[in-house]
Amino acid sequence: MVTRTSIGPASASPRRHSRTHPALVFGLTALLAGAGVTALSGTADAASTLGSAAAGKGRYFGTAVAANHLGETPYVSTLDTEFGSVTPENEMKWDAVESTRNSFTFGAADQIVGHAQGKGMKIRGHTLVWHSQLPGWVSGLAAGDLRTAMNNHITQVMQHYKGQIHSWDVVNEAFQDGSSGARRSSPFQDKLGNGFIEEAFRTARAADPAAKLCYNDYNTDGVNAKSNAVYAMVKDFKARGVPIDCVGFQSHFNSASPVPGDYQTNLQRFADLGVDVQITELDIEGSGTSQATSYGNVVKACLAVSRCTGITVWGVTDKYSWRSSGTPLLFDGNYTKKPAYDAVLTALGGSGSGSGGGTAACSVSYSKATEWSDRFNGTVTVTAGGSAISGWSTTVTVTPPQKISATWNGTPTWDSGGNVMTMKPNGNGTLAAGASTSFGFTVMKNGSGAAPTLGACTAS
Ligand code: 9MR
Repeated sequence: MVTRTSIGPASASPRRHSRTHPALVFGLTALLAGAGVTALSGTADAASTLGSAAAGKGRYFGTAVAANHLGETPYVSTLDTEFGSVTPENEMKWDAVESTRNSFTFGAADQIVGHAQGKGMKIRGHTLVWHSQLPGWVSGLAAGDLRTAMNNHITQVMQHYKGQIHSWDVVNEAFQDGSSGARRSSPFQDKLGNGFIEEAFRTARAADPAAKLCYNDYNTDGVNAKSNAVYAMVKDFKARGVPIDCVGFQSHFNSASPVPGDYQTNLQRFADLGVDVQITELDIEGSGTSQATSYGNVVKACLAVSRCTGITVWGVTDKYSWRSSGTPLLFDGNYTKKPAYDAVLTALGGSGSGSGGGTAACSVSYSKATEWSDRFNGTVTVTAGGSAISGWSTTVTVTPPQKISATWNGTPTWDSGGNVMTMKPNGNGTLAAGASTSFGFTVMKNGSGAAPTLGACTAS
């Protein structure tokens, strides 16, 4: 291990900064507040609910919500107490918002969005382009008209919710099951070809530049032919600059399709491509200890991947699940917490189920700041979990021949290859519970614009 005090293995000599620019601090704070990252709902103690425990780990914990249950008191109180993010289960789908061409009806979706905003919850958008729940008029269009309709649909829906959705499932389930790795037949695929996915993402970026744009699918949770095909697409998109920010792993599990042994490995390999990963529709059929163990394993896998930014379960209560007879959720039909709930809360470091809670924890997130032709600046935000911490450490890995040529607001050390930087605080690393700080660095591209990857945050 080569140790350097303030500067990395520089091959060039850009300017160095000794402290974070105040505007950067303000900007980050405003951004985090605006995105609702730290917003918690409910009145329970910190880290005694799913949402607050996940927030302590720098993640959101959400649920699918159906507008027609928002009048049911225990449904709403469970939602409001436990969850920090919502996904409309059906209300933002094409058939719900544009059943007639260019005539948009947002009533039910707006109801969910309004409720969530009133409670400080984040909102996932689901979904813009999908072969299912697609009105007949769309499938009847010829190619040119279909392209226009697809882009209009994306634009109108995203602009209606502009600035209010943290992540959108832009394209859903576009790949076939099985070993072919092929795209699924759909009106979009059949008439527009493979390029429809890329076009949808480009249109989405233009419509709401602040939203994270996700590709979302099922049976892609482990390493298999289908996830390999999605991986190849994401890699190609990143290489060609097609705007994609995240991949959603639906994670619908049962005894025939259990949590794969390589779940974490699979999440990590996608994260290593430079996208966030999100668990978007989690449910696990079963009961008792075995269901609880599986749920705990999913949460642990997400927490082990620093770019796994959040988990959404596909419903509040078993009684309204799309596969209710499999009792796949965290609350039973009477809104009683199941063993699976306890396992999730414990895995999140929560304090409601005998875990003790309050363990030192932190999380990290990366964003690119200014970019020049030869280099770019990166910012890493370090956020303490539900307890105060006295220090933190994380790694930043760049892709050779990239080099980190300057750092600020932290003390770096380097691996022998010079491309893995371990960053610790300058002096006092104390952070109050939930508080953030940031450090920065300059990456000399040397031909590669690849984003750096972060290791886990270690708190002390
Ligand atoms: O949970 C949704 C259910 O109420 C709908 O009837 C169904 C229609 O296809 O869609 C369900 O949600 C799906 C999601 O939108 C995409 N991934 C699979 C989910 C479960 O089928």
